[in-house]
Amino acid sequence: MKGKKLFSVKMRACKNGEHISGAERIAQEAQIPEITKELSQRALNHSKGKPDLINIKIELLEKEPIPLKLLPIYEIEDQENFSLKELLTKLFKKANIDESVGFSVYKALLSGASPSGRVMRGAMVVDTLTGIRLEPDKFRGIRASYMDITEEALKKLKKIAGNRFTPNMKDAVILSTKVLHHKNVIAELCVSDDPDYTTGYLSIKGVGYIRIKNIKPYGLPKGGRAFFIKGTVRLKEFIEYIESTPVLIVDTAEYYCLPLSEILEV
Ligand code: PML
Repeated sequence: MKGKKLFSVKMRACKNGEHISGAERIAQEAQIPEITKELSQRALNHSKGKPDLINIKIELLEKEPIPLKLLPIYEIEDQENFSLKELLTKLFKKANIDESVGFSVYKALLSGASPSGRVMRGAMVVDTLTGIRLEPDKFRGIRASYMDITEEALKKLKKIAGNRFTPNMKDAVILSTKVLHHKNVIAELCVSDDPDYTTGYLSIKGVGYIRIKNIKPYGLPKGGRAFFIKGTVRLKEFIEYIESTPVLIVDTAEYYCLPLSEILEV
């Protein structure tokens, strides 16, 4: 897509003022009609219900997207041998996140991380050493945006993931690749807020995107994301990168299905 004019196409669907779903793409002009159709169908067929407002925004990108390779994806082959607590304890340790910080973030995501107890539209930003939240607006959080994957890379991702591929996973691994590319982000924890989507993940810098099955009880309409930060972060620059800098995934890595012990050795 280099050299061609690119557009961001974003969809956001709400009901009674509550966020139901959102998705976005980076596209050439000729692809816009097809993409708006696809995104509106997605908005109308969401497990969280029928929206009363669908907002589709199309804008010309001012900057060329940063080309990135997708994070390697890991599935824990022997997850049934561990309780969720054991699993998260081991994974937080691997990520150099103190257990007490990791679990308090996990609990906040499960109960609605906004001070109102609602699901946040954006992510929590957590100082990994202190556990202090850094996002200026604790109700909204920081919302990762302006990212997509090329058709060739998506084809490759579908091939390596096989029947484990889901559209939620695709969007999530793209987002996580963008977020972990920032020098101050060491990890990202995600629990879907879709009531019927119980697979979440912890992405760890230098390892990859680790899928975690049954990270929440089925039917729970809560969840969200947390970005774990190390070092002195310039918040303005960080927010500008996460919310406004376009990123395009141009290649994928591998999809590994391994025992936990092997993932922890990566
Ligand atoms: C979401 O639905 O917003 C998050 C999706 C997480 C995907 C986890 C996976 O299947 O790998």
